[in-house]
Amino acid sequence: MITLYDLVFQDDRRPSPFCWRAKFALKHKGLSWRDEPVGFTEKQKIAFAQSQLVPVIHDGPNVVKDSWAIARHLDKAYPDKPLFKNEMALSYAHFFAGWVDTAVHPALFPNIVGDLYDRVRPVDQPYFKESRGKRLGTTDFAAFQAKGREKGVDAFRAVLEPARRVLKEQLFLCGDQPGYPDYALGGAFLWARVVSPLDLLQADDPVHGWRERMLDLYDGMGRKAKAA
Ligand SMILES: N[C@@H](CCC(=O)N[C@@H](CS)C(=O)NCC(=O)O)C(=O)O
Repeated sequence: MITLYDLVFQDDRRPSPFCWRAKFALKHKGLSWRDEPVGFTEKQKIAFAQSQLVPVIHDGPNVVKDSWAIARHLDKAYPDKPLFKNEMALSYAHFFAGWVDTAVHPALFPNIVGDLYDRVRPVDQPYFKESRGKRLGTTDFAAFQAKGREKGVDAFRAVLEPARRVLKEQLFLCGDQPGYPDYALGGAFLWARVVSPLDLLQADDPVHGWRERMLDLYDGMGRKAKAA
């Protein structure tokens, strides 16, 4: 049985966008797993993987850290229902995941950082305050978020334009069926949904309809997750 180490917030919330990628990848392949929650200050649980970050999976003799490495591992270990059917699919997914990491997440973060902080487990809040405070240059996350939202929601929507153009024409970023690029962007939206009530998308945005489809996937895995 695969064990997935997944970041946990208050009330068993699971916000990590990278862990969501791993969960979607496991579902895509029809694999089941055992879930092990890890708080920010429980890194000893993943020390065996020499990692400070989740997701990590333990799969028989294999220990794999990093969401992209996990996706590659799953395709090698379980060739059925491939995540990457050929080199071109692999390259599109790799590029797409990198775009989400470097453009979508940074555009989203200032809009939700206050809500994130409010939902971190109290025991982990000092760690979050210190680590994210250093990154942002302030520990007043509520004020940073309020300022961020002045232009942040429009900026976030603008960043989504390449995905929007694709989703105007097809159901998923990968065509009629979802694939890894859908999971990468879907993870970003779940990150936001689990911690923040902020309305990120307009109802007539093609990305909005796609997000609804993503929430319904795999027996409503995303929709059923505890949201803000
Ligand atoms: N490149 C890594 C990034 C993983 C990552 O940043 N995980 C975050 C949660 S979303 C984490 O574990 N943070 C722990 C911390 O900041 O201490 C991946 O794709 O898995």
